[in-house]
Amino acid sequence: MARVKISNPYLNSNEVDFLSHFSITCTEDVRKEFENVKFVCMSGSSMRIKMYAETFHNETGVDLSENLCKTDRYAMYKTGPVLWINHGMGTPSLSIMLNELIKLLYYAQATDVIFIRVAISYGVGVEPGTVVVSSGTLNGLLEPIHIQQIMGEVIKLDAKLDVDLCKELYENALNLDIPVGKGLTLSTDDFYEGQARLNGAFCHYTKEEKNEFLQKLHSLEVRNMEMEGTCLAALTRKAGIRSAIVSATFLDRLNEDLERMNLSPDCFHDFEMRPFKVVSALLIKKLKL
Ligand code: R2B
Repeated sequence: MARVKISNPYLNSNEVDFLSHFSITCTEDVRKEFENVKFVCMSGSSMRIKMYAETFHNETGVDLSENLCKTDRYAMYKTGPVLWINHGMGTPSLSIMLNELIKLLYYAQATDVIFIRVAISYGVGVEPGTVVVSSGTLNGLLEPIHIQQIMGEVIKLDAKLDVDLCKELYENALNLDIPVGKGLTLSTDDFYEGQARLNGAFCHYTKEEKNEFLQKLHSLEVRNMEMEGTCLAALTRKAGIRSAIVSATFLDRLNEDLERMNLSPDCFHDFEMRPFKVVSALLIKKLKL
């Protein structure tokens, strides 16, 4: 059985740790509450993660907790061995959430935990609505690396996802009535220029350069882009946690001149439920629900 790993000698001297962005004090009760966690499903938005947790509860009959985060930074729900938590947009927000969640699961002595980002993203050469199971992640420099800036230095961490988990998610998804693809996920620190959009407040390149860049991404086997993948992959690897990313793609950046989404609310909802369906099918199978 694999325990969640942390690597910080200074934590040992803390009597009782306090997870300030969750407002959770890590007393013995934390073990009772979180020791059985086997899956953590995460998404950017607090509304979406609540909807996923409620849908899982309605479909499986497993009890749904109240919101376990006592601050307005994040929202966290529990359905038996599955935690549902949002992480906000981008690496800084995700990284704060992951640091506290990894400590929480470490104190709880949870074992064999799997983290899955149930995500929204933008496609590269896939039909809008396709669910992309990430085979790996690239940062904005097109390297499979998560970059941290620590005390004036650049620290590079391997940002590989769990290959077997990705394969299992992809093969399971093929049995569902949902368009599915796999490929690399570009993870940027900026939504507009970072993802070569033409509709930000600033634009450092021409439309032709944007098109060339998107074609380059496609030839590198990038199939979608978002803003959290490398950080998730790198920090979970450090903690000995297997992780994967399953994303809805809202438009195909190769085919759209418009950089903004133009989906009806029903279509948006259908698309954002698709990665949830892929992930919940795997959870139901693995947990024998
Ligand atoms: C996808 O959507 C958000 C930006 O709109 C960001 O969190 C991401 O990765």
